[in-house]
Amino acid sequence: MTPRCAVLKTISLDFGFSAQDHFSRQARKPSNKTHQQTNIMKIAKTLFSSFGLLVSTGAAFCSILDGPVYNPLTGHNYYLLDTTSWTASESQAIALGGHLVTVNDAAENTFLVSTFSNFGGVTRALWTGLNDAAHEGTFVWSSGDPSLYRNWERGQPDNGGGFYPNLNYVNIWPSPGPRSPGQWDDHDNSNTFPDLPFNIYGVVEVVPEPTSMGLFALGLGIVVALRRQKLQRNR
Ligand SMILES: [Ca+2]
Ligand SMILES: [Ca+2]
Repeated sequence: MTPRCAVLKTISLDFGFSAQDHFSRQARKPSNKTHQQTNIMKIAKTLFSSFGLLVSTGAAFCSILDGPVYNPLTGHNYYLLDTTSWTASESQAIALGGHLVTVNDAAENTFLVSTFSNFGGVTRALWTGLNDAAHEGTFVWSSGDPSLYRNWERGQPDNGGGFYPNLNYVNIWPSPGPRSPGQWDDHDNSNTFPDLPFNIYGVVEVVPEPTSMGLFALGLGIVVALRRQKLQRNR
């Protein structure tokens, strides 16, 4: 188990305080600041605050069993969440900077089943982002991806078939069975089954955002430049 959320929270707090200290020190010396430096610091402070806020949001909700797992076929990172409802899992996925997984093709489906459906020797059905909560019968991905790839089990989706209330959230059956390994079923918002001895676990897919890291690097560069200017003034 990787307590990544706790690690991220620590980084956020340390980073937030160090950035705050820096700007507080600068604020105590208004006579040394030019308008340009003030503007640069405002930009840097906004960048740091945004970064810290994002990380803190992720730290508040995450319960991760595995990840990030990098899939070279998609270039994306994946997390296995602890078992909970679809809506709670999707909230955690958003906090991590992604969504419940969008299964774009058979190769990604195989990756998910082989990587997570028996993680730790525990049989696990897997939440995907596919749902028809907004419009019955119209399945969409929570990520907004328009992918039309589907891998329904025979007879699914059946929306409960009249035996259960509306079933709006799609899970992947684990491999090995007892249901059709790797195929999909619609389920209600709960993480359990009335007749099967395993639970459903969310899988998060996160698309790396190089532009965010670029902004972060820019922020670091600004702080380094400010400190160099300060050292030169003090010589
Ligand atoms: Ca995908
Ligand atoms: Ca439905």
